[in-house]
Amino acid sequence: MSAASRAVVCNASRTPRAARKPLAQPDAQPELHAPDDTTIACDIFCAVIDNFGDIGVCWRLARQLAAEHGWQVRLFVDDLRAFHALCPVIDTGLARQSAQGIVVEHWREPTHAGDTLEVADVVIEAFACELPPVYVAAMARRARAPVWLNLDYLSAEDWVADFHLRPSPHPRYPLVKTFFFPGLAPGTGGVLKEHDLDAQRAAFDASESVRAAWWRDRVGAPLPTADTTVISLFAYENPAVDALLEQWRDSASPIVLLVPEGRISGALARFFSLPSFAAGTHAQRGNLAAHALAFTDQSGYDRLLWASDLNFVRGEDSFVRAQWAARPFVWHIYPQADDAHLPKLDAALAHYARSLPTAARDALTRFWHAWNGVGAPDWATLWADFSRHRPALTARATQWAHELARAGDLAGNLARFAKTQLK
Ligand code: TRH
Repeated sequence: MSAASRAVVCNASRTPRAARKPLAQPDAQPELHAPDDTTIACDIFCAVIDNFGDIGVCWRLARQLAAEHGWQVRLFVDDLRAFHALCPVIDTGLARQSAQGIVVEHWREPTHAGDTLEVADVVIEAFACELPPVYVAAMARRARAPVWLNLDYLSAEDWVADFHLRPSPHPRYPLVKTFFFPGLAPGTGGVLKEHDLDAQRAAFDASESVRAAWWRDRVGAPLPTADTTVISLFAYENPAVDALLEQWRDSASPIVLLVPEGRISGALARFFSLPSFAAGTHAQRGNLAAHALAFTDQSGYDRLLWASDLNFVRGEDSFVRAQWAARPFVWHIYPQADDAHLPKLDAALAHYARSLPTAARDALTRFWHAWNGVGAPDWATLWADFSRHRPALTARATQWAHELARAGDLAGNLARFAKTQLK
């Protein structure tokens, strides 16, 4: 290969975003840059279907690729309001802005590809969102085709390892899209985990003054006594919640419930006979004290998980964070048509619960099933069984966090794969 053509390849595959020339006209040729310039540019496209999981995962991935791998990341998001909820510095009125070193583009319509058309070295379409056709055409014109990844939804099912990193050639262009599957087992893409997450959690756990300050500032309450069970509740609407709240009200020891404002808040308001359960609301019935919390940024949500003894989580990203929090948790899986989510729930249980003693595994399985609407549950028995096995569940949560780490951090796995393709 001649020096000149090497330079073209280098430019096409690894150039700093700031230095890359916009491909303003469809046929414009990429400009040459110094061949030793190896910063990887990455575009992530995120269409928000609903809730916060799509942007939650993309934002976390974007920050990790930038902070831990030095990539220059641009994030296209079609719903800045959802983004603003978990990253309050996002200005919902701006077409383009920068946050924590990431360029954020408001993806205004499916055909929009930024005010200037630039193609990155690595292009990630999140959750099968469709890339703008003009962008795909520009990818095909690039001197060196970008690494094109479809980041799929997380599933713990066995087939995931077989399909992870399967290539799919484009029917018309000389482009290949690779399917990147998150998963809970080695051989999959793993799940996102920041390199300093464990250290941050350990520091939070170790410092009573830090935790007391968190309770004061976030909850408006003192650090709970040792005999209190602290529960965080992040869930979709759930008809089971009333029966569970009754168990907690009647509990022999104190229960403190922390509820981020959201889809379950209406049920809390009804239970406490309040007009609403908006952030800042405090309520007590029997041995249950409940506090409504404002939706916070993602690191604030991690601290909520760490401050709790038991976490109710939902969707995808909070499900992962609960596992890294190394506390027992209950998963409200994202419901799908025809109960397609139930095999996914059981696949996760098969990993998470596999080494629990039989009675504890059964108690956990019954509880997760009931919380996801399976069967006609007797909540008094379910909660009593779950509580009895909490020591085993707590030990397993710590052990599982180590096992999960064997799958590797998703951002690291993705960056490594992309680099092998860019060589
Ligand atoms: O919000 P979710 O239910 O998201 C989803 C969506 O339905 C999505 O379409 C689907 O793809 C996915 O589930 C499977 O749950 P999830 O995934 O846990 O996302 C919530 C995000 O919000 C997560 O990143 C944590 C964050 N969060 C905060 O940042 N602050 C908070 O106070 C809370 C409660 C959550």
